[in-house]
Amino acid sequence: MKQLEIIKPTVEFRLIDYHLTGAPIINQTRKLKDLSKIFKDVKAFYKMDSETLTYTVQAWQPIPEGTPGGLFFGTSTIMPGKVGDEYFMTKGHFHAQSQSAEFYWGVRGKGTLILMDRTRKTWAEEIYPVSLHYIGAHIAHRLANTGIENLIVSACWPSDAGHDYEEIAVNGFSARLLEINGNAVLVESNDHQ
Ligand code: M6P
Ligand code: ZN
Repeated sequence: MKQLEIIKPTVEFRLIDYHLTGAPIINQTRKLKDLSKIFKDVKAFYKMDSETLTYTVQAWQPIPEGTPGGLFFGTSTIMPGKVGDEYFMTKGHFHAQSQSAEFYWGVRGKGTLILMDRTRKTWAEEIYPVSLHYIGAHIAHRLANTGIENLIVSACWPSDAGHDYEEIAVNGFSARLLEINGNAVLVESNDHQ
């Protein structure tokens, strides 16, 4: 019987600290200074240290970005915190190839996935360890940490999906996630327009 090789994978998702290890991994950091204009309370924003780390992203892109048919894997870690009464959150994006879907799943911590369609209807899903989220075609997505520890969320998306940040940078989402009387509340808001 001819024995064939069983090789070790080149990348691991370490279950002790939820870090991707191996090569090649892309590491991004987003500080408050990279997130100007996304929070409602501009006064509170400018009172805070602009070097405050807000979230990090690790991504494994085994093939070049834009390749049709492939998949990317990533993990976002959003720190606990607020700007005024609005929770720390990711920039959020539509996909450049807008029909591309994506999976998110909760790994650690507590948060909210904020979703908005092209008619600007916004809704949200609770995120917690083991929660699974299908983000369908033409849906913008943003993560907010509503807890007191890091929120860690993994993701899998098509290698040709791309990111369209422009629409959100200009018009925002039509709702904001605010802490009201100690609870996370999704509040309608079109203050970008
Ligand atoms: C997930 C994926 C990535 C995305 C990251 C951060 O890991 O959706 O594609 O880049 O979250 O979100 P954003 O790009 O909106 O800052
Ligand atoms: Zn995406």
